[in-house]
Amino acid sequence: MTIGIGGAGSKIAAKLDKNAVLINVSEVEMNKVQGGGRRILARVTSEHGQFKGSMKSRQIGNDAYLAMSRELLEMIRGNSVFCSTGGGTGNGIVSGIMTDLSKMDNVPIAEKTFFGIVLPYAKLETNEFVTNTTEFLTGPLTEAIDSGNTGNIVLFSNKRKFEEEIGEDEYNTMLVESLREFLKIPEKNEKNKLLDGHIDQEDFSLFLSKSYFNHFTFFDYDPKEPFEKQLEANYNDLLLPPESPIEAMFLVEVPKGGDATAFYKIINYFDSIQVSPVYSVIENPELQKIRVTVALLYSRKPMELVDDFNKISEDHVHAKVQKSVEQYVKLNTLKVNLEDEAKKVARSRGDVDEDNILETLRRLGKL
Ligand SMILES: Nc1nc2c(ncn2[C@@H]2O[C@H](COP(=O)(O)OP(=O)(O)OP(=O)(O)O)[C@@H](O)[C@H]2O)c(=O)[nH]1
Ligand SMILES: [Mg+2]
Repeated sequence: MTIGIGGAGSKIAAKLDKNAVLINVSEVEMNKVQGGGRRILARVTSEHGQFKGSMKSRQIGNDAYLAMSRELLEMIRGNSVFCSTGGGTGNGIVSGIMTDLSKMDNVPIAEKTFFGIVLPYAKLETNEFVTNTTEFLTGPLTEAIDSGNTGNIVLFSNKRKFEEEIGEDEYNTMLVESLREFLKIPEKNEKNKLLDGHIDQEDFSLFLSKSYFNHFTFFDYDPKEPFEKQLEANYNDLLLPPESPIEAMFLVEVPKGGDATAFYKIINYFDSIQVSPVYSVIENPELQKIRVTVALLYSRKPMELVDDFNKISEDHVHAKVQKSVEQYVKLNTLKVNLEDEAKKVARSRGDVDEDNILETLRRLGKL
């Protein structure tokens, strides 16, 4: 099941799945969404919420969540949730979900939730959208990932929408088509002639159930050129750029009579970065060139996430994001035992005289 929360989340979920459940605090906004299935109007105590949405207030979104948390936590089990981080409804409700997920004991693989999250384009969108996003990324999202209780999280970006001036509906179609391409991997394995490896529905579900960011992309692959270069040149520009992967999956589609061993080069690339990917190679008679679909699972610390979100050099954007970080984010102080750390450093440098180093640090007032 697909669940869309708030304006962006509902529109995208309805495009992906005609039976999607759509949730909003604003009846007016909800009625504007085409397609989708069941609609749930979330209750808010403030009067104008029903007409105007949460008006970018995460608090109102969060209040709406509290009134329906039990039903929602049940509904999202083993399903997909879509929202944006800019407004108040999607952000507030999904913040509530993630905070509750973080507190749970281990969520079983089959019950993990996949999250598709749309980030604003900081350069051209309003301050509230940026602030809401920073709070979401550094707070509930980070906690939920740390708990290991979410499935994959895909971070969609509105950067291209604004830079290329693409209409909202068209852009949503692009996001959904791109995601569909990745989600088709198990079905393609089932329907086409298998040449090597194998990815069945269970392998795919297991991959989706891991608590990491997922960056997926696809491109025509030339086995004569280094894979790494081609991968980097073809990162999915509808998503936030990925970091070095911890796990990976790839599907190679080979034209009829094409070189089915080309995938070894891809395996070797992943081996060189200590990743053992899940993979499969199939024959696709409709293709002229070898095509690769790759998904990279990676992890980010809160501040790095904000930094990814802010990968635009303009000073005023930087100032905007920095300001919202300073205002709203309380960074935990690192609880490091300096004495233990000093000993570790001494040992790693091969300094036999640990005590001497500790003595010096004590004298300098560092311990
Ligand atoms: N790609 C895309 N982005 C959207 C769409 N609608 C809104 N956004 C973006 O999402 C953010 C605003 O969030 P919404 O989803 O409209 O807000 P909401 O969750 O309904 O919350 P409130 O309206 O504040 O109650 C901004 O960054 C918008 O650019 C959409 O249909 N597609
Ligand atoms: Mg809204």
